[in-house]
Amino acid sequence: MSPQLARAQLYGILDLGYVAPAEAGRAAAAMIAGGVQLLQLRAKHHPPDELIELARQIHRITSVTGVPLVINDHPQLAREIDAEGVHVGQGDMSITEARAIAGGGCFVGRSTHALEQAVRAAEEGADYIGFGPLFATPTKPDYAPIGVAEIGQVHAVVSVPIFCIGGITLDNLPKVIAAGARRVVMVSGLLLAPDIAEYARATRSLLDAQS
Ligand code: TZP
Ligand code: MG
Repeated sequence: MSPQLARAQLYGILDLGYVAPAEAGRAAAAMIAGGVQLLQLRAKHHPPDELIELARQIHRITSVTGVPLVINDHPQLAREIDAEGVHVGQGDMSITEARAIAGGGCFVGRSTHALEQAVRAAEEGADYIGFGPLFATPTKPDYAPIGVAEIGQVHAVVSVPIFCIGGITLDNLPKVIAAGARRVVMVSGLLLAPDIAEYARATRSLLDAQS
């Protein structure tokens, strides 16, 4: 497993629903400065051919600090820019197919929204999973929140890295950690913070304190 993935506790998503492309480089740099250890580029409303230049720009920023860049939804784009990872959801292609398109060196993450999906994703070869949404979130408004009750169980049965996700903020992070989470993804919590780097730093110190 990629050592950066193995030790990552804070996964930040650069979601173009929150950040304009012209601001994305600055936001990525701030996330990394604050301690984000994996960065995903997520752009639900841009076709991949419109993303290539931005993805290259973000990859130059992440590469300098050794933070893996994960491309959401588009394994071909991940291959073209030589990204370290690709992320696919339940409704997307199989993990095997994503890996074949992205190239062997790319790790593959899968979104999961229930315990059974988490187990299946690990069996299917996912290198990590997202597990959530824990709480209601405007970033993924059509998904019912699953709460924190299954966090302990998923950690008991899945051995690939598990990133809890969905509505996580500094306010509810202690509850998420207390339920057994060791790694989290943050999107709006970070991107809407008045100081992204400071918010990431505070998040990391809560995560680091329990590791
Ligand atoms: N998958 C499950 S919840 C979610 C995704 C992409 C959105 C997380 O965003 P936020 O803003 O941290 O709730
Ligand atoms: Mg997807």
